[in-house]
Amino acid sequence: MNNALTNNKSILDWVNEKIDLVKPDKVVWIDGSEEQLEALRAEAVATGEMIKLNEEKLPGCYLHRTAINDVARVEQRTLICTPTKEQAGPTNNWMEPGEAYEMLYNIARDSYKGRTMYVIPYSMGPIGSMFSKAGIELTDSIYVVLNMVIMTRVGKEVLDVLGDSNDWVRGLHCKCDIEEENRYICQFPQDNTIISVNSGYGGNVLLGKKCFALRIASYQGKLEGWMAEHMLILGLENPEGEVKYIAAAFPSACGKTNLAMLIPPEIYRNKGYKVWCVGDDIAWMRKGPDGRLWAVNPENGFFGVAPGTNVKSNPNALESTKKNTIFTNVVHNLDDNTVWWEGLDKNPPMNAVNWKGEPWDCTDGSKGAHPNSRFTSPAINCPCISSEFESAQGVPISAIVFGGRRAKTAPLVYQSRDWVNGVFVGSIMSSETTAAASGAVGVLRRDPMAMRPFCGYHMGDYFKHWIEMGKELGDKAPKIFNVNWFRLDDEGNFIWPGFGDNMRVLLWILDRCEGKANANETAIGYIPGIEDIDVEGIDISEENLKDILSVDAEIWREEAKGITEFYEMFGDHLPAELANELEQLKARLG
Ligand code: GTP
Ligand code: SPV
Ligand code: MN
Repeated sequence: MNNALTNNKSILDWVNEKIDLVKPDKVVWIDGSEEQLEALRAEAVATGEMIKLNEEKLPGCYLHRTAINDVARVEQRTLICTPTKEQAGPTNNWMEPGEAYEMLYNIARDSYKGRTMYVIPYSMGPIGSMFSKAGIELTDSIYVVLNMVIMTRVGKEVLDVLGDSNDWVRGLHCKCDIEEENRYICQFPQDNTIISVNSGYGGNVLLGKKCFALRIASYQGKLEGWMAEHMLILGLENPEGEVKYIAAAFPSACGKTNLAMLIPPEIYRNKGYKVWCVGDDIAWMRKGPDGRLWAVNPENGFFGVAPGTNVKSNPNALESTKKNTIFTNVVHNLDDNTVWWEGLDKNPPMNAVNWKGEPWDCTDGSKGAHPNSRFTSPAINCPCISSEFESAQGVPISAIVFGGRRAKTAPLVYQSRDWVNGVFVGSIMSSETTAAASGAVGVLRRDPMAMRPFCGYHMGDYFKHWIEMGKELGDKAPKIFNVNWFRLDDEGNFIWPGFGDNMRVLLWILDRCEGKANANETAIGYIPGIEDIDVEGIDISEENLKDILSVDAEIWREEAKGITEFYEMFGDHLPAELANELEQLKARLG
């Protein structure tokens, strides 16, 4: 192959094999140079794939609209292709690898005819760091190339560091004709391989993200003794300048980006508290030389939910989108060639195009931006990006926080009794579904550790891996908590103000890690008393606060029945420790 950027035989053989399959007119290796990227941007603008936005107001920014049938991850069409169905487990869709390859190759065959193949060498994590892993994504979409350049570290340097190693993840993406009924997102964990066909959207096609950094990496982590998690990582700095790090797993569109970049309430800012963002979606964590759990963010950018992002809810995210950002499926404001989404401000544009590409009348009651519209922004744009963002060893984690979107049942915050009880708390997470995946929104479902759509192997074995990591870490293990920002009152309003005020809960969490804060023991764990959460300056009644800091035994007895049913699906893969935790919970509830 001429113009290849490497002599690595395993890469050249694989790329050649895929060229024979999909038959591109042209092959372009992405070297990561600004010159090459600028030419691709110009080409995408010329073909209409992207719209160049107002260079003065949004320098380096572009708008892209996906196909109307292709706006979110497709969990029903996401397959874990392990040799046996049992290895994929009961929470994954499965196909036998031989059958899956045949099906996918039949769909992909000749699909690049008349198109260009882009070969993207990328690194998850800083290039060359011990924690980092390399991948090659083949794609026929410039939009994918430009997003991968923001979300990962792309370029020739990745190949130079890889040398002739065979340790890299293979990714083939084919847009084909964006047919819903032929859309498949397939992971082959035993082969380090990902194949994605008939989509052009986010998590389905930016293969470094959910497909590699979670589905493939979770399996690698199981084999190699580390963890790949759907978690944000933040550092909370106190007035003395000490920074403590928290990793938090919330399901898709349940507040990771918002928490990761939170701005402390004024009274805390005045005292000198600060929050630093290390990552907003994925954490790779392993035991460090000091015996603690250390986390890195393998990504290089944010693929954030646009709707609801505004100067009040998340000023840092908004600021991150002001330059070199790709917007997907938001409103195009034709008056000044900028973008808009629901919840940005109270002034929707009058002369505008909606996410479907149609003229949009903001008074007709329809949404202008898709609820799962997104921005792709470089992490370095974020005003509160952590000084440790590029750190090769990552940051030491003091607390792990699980959380879901629950209108009732789960209190604002509680602490698990110990690591194994914390794994139990993570395993019973449930949350209302959101627009991040196709299908109904607002349906309550179990989503253990926010990993249900992202675990590359049997979820019962994944629980076992968590328990084993706890044994490894011993008394240096982070403390485990659960939060819920989404409790509703009888009128359907959020009781807890959320966003920046979530800092008040994080402070209790970190104080608990140091044995400094009070808590009351309940059937489910340790809950702060109303005097233990500082509510100075926020509008919440004592009665409401009491309500969200209490455990209703009747509701939790029902919950325990649901957990029993959920656990049954894991059969003998369910660790005995967790079955025991459930029994103890039932006993405590009476
Ligand atoms: P993914 O990128 O899909 O993994 O999502 P994420 O977990 O990063 O979600 P994100 O932070 O983008 O939050 C998505 C939605 O949750 C938005 O509609 C926010 O307005 C809402 N949200 C975030 N934090 C809070 C909070 O503290 N309270 C309330 N009520 N809503 C919140
Ligand atoms: C999520 O759905 O959890 C996301 C967006 O972070 S996507 O990359 O589409 O998976
Ligand atoms: Mn996510």
